[in-house]
Amino acid sequence: MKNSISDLAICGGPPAFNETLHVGRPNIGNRKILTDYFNEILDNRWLTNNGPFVQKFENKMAEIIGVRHCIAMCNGTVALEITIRGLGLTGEVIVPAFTFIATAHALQWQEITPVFCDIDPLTHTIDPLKIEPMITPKTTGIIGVHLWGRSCEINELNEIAQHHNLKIIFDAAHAFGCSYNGRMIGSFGDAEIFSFHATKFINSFEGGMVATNNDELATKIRLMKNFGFAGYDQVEYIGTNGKMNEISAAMGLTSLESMQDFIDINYKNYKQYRLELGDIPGVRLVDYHEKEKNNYQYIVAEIDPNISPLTRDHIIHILHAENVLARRYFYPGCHKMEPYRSYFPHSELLLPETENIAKKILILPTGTSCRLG
Ligand code: T4K
Repeated sequence: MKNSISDLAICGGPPAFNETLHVGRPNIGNRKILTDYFNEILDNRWLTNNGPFVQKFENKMAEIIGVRHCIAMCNGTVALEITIRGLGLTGEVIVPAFTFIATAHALQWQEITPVFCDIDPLTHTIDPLKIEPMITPKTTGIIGVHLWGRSCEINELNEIAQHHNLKIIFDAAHAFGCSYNGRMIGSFGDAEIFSFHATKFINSFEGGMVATNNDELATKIRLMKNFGFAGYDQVEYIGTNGKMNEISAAMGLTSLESMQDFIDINYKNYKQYRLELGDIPGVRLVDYHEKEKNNYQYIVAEIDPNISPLTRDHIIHILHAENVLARRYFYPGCHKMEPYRSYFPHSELLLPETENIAKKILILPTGTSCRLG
């Protein structure tokens, strides 16, 4: 039985790691393949604007997910913004307060109000039971976030959306390679968005993607991410520059080729963390659902202040001193960050679980640069 927090710091053995361990260290696939791809891109002299690597990346993604359309973008935030605009959302959209700030900003950036909803304390995803009281005549949509790669209660959310005639988007930034009831994340709701930022399970340096089975929406989003151009000299919509470049697509493809290796390493790390941390009083490691496909990219621990002799923040301090750069994602919650803190100064009254969880969460390093056990 482990009973001291230093056990946390030396998980996997005493500093067998001479180097700093970071949360978010990128997974990097086969360098030879990657540099061959880079040379091919240079030889092609086709660097961006729907080049062959982007097309290949999109096709491969659509095949893995089992969805009709995958549209690659320069990052996940722009993918969210364009999807929100493409679906015509306005007024108010219900989102969890416990997420990366980009989920809320993608709405507010286009003057749509994010209405912060509380989360389920076990799954950390939006609580379907709390949504209906937040719906007003101005509500046009719901954004669920598959936080840490664990899916939202998709069926319940779809039912609410249908019942109230709302659009539904899933922010799947953490959830590439994961499933819900055996079906791959990426084909649910009106659309789902992924991030391929460096810190994500599959990365393209920077990158994002919209996945959807809606043909009309896909066409619109494709135009919108290219300034609205439908052909030379012909603009159909207001658009922006959301395109992915060829180098990013090559990195994305290389990452995909090593995807199973990444999962295997992450899974091994997750098992080791469970073994090492399982008995420490006041520490709960958030489980992955073993019946689903998971990417195991986030090792999420909850530190219970009523049991643990040290607070979450003390533990972070100790881990940092041991060169383990744990993070307290997504503290203190979107509602406590600007501009939302000023817009809704009392929102915490409606968000007790978010408040509670945001104070407890500790994210530990994993990935291919952190091999435990
Ligand atoms: N929705 C959700 C739920 C998201 O989590 C995100 C992004 C988005 C939407 C938006 O997707 P993108 O537009 O980003 O594609 C990082 C990432 O920048 C962000 O992509 C990610 N979520 C978020 C959870 O994490 P920070 O502010 O934590 O980044 P930073 O610079 O502190 O780096 C995080 C850790 O990764 C550090 O320990 C250092 C390490 N790192 C980072 C980079 C970039 C490396 O070791 N190497 C690297 O190259 O936001």
